[in-house]
Amino acid sequence: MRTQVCIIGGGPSGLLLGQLLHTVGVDTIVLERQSKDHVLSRIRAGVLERGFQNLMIQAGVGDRMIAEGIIHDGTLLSNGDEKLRIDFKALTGSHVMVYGQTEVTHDLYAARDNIGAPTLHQVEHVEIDNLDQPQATVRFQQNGEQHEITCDYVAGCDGFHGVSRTTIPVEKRREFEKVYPFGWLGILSETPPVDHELIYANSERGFALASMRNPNLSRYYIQCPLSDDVKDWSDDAFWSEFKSRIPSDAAERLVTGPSIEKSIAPLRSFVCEPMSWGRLFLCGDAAHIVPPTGAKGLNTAASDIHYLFEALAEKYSERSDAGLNAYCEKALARVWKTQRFSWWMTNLLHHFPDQTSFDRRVQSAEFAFLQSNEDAQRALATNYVGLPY
Ligand code: FAS
Ligand code: PHB
Repeated sequence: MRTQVCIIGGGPSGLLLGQLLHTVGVDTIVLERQSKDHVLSRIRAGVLERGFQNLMIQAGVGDRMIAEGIIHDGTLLSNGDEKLRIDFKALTGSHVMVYGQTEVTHDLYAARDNIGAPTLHQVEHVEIDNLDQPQATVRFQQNGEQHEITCDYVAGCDGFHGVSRTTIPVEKRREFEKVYPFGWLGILSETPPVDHELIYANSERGFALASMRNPNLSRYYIQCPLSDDVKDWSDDAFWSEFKSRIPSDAAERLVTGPSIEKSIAPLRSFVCEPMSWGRLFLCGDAAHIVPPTGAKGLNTAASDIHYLFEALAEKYSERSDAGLNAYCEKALARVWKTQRFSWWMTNLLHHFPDQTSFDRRVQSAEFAFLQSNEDAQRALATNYVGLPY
């Protein structure tokens, strides 16, 4: 088989890149390890930066997002019953949109099916080769049969556990990692969200987040020990703990109900440098991971996709390698800024097992400074709504 760009991974990164490349006549093949149903059943990110929204519109996939997405002009931070609303609109003139990654992926799959572009599911044993040759090679198996694709470029969009990153020789890779000593226990419930905006809550008992998917679908999280097993958490136990961490007025009006999904996700910060190797370009979780506290995972994948799409469009239209040569530096500059913000939000809002009473006082002082300083609020809002690409 032959294509211009072979995309490894049929998650949001790979599908969005494929759709953008289609708009400029560049053909792609997407290789996905899982079944389409498996990919579409995942429940992950919930908040889209303006940049992500604009890319979906540029890719011609924005209609349902615009119709059903919920605009949020701010968010609430709380420290016990102390509350602070960060007014994105007043501080930055911008906003975020609540529209789940599950819906984004549905829309991208529908668009790709609509253009009839090939997406091969349940592929195995993907191997990437000849990255230093005029044509790269991607070998894989599907239904027990061996296949080979020759292509101009390979986009490694296969997430943290994919094969793309480790195709870069280990002696050439620099990996930076921070593993957090807790996880997030998340539930989805068919109940009205407790507030019209998100609530990021720190409390004596630890972090909680009140998010949502639509007016009758709530997405809630609490920080939990890494040793916890989701089977040990009954719905009642979750609701009781969640209520104890959010502000008391919110706890009083909270509508509880049965969980339709419940899982524990570990938290880590991770960056791989470089993000390219010959004809291979890493995007999204294949290259970096953030703790979800700042809602930056999916949104940082978007800026990678923007830089790589622009570079490939320039290559195919003007025969210039300038964008491709600059990809690593450009992508990593923004990746590290979103890493910093995600790390900072996580430190501001979580309890760390080794935290001293001094650390807790500094955390409270950080919150008090935010409450008293509009410039500090503007810095938080500017990062949350999305740094420029
Ligand atoms: P993805 O991991 O989504 O997609 C990679 C795709 O590659 C997958 O479909 C995988 O099956 C496929 N693949 C892997 N290996 C392959 C191989 N060898 N061959 C072919 N295909 C292969 N971000 C937020 O902003 N907010 C959140 O609340 C949030 N919650 C999250 C919860 C969980 C449990 C996880 C794991 C992540 C969460 N994230 C969150 C981050 C998440 O949204 C990612 O940033 C986003 O999925 C990145 O998209 P991709 O880069 O496409 O990677
Ligand atoms: C979510 O809705 O899943 C969500 C929202 C904001 C975050 C993390 C997760 O920071």
